[in-house]
Amino acid sequence: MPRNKAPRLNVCRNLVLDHSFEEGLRNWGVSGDVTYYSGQPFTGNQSLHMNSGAASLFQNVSLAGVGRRPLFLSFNVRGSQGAADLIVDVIWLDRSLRVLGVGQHMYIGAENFTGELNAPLTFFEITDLPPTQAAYAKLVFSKQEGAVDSYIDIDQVILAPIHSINLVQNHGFERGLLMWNPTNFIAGFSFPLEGGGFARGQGDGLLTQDVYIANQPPRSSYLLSFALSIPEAVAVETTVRVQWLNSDGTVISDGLVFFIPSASLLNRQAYLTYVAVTSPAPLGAVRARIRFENQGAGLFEYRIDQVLFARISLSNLVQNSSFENDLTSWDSDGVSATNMPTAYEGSWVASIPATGGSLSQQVPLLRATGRCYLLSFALKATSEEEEAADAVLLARVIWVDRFGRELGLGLGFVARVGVTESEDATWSVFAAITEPAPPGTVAAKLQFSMPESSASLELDHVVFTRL
Ligand SMILES: [Ca+2]
Ligand SMILES: [Ca+2]
Repeated sequence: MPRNKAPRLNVCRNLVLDHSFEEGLRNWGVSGDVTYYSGQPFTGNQSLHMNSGAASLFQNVSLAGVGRRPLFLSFNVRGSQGAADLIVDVIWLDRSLRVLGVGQHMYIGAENFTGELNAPLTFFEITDLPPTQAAYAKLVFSKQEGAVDSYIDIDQVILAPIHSINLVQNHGFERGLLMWNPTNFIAGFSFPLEGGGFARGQGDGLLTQDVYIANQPPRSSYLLSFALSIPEAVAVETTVRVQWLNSDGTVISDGLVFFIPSASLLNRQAYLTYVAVTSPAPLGAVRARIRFENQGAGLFEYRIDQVLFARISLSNLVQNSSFENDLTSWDSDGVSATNMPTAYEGSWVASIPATGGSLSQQVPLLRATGRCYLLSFALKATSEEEEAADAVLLARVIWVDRFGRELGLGLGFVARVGVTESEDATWSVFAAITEPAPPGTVAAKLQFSMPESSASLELDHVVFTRL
């Protein structure tokens, strides 16, 4: 007689082994000019360091328990000037490691590596659906030979199941502006984040696409990601909006309003990436309109690339996630909310002074057992001291039971940010996936702490959701 079993949940964790290169490459295949150690890790104490010669790095990631779900892909890249092109592939393999097909193919041109030491790039992408017989996803990073002494560092690699493929059409502008509705935007090919094309704005502009969602379960939430760059020293305000449309094409309501203030992207050559989450779509929503509105003084160049919109399980669970309402909903020690035109999102950030401090929020979770969560946030470090050491933020997710007792650690990592003088400082974007929550979990405590250092830290836009 078969016994009644609890329903088996699909695997949800980060499928990449040693995703932060702390274990000495035991789980990675490498060839060419690779050093395992790096002096400037993004998370933890190590990153993978590709020297100037050609090199590749790969891992066959097991898809056991994943089923036919696409994968959310993220990684961080820090390249020196003169570093070479990077190609990132996800290849589906069967049980005998035979190639079944291509799940994702990213070309990251060398011009993205602007040499700004404080501007590491965090990439986000989504694969297609794995074929039925897929047993492994082969993740490959391959680098061409670069200039003498150039390098590319890779760290914090994520491959984790997500509910849908990317629903945006022509999401990387590889077919110019086809499928998009541009006002003052043209197709650009001179400095894309990924691939060969991007959307190039010339002064104040508007770029929209209506994404079909009527075939998705009603009341779903969606993850929105995009990359922006303003290569000139011009203050430009951006509002990114997701609007829900009914079958007549009438706007029902806003699902997301993401405001990037005027000086946020100033003094940064490289693209900056964003991850945000909509509220649940209202009943009757047939399409989601993604809208990029930008506004500045005079004529300026403006770049958009790599737009993702995919269904996920929940909206953002963090209250006052962008510190626009002071430190409401947060427990803090030594931390203050600061108004600044260089915020990552909105007008306010949480500031941790060089003397250190802590910030935490307990987030209630429903039916959490066996589920994994995505944590992401943006950090910036500034110091008036010359040659200040990296600033360090300890990020933790702790599971909590119904008595308010801590059950254990769901996620813990060290986020490192390069320190520069305040006018050169820019944002770094961190993302990580928790372990599955243990039985009895009713809440997660998000906890950030910074030990005393020579730099102060700014934290903004904390996302905690389920992919
Ligand atoms: Ca592109
Ligand atoms: Ca904010």
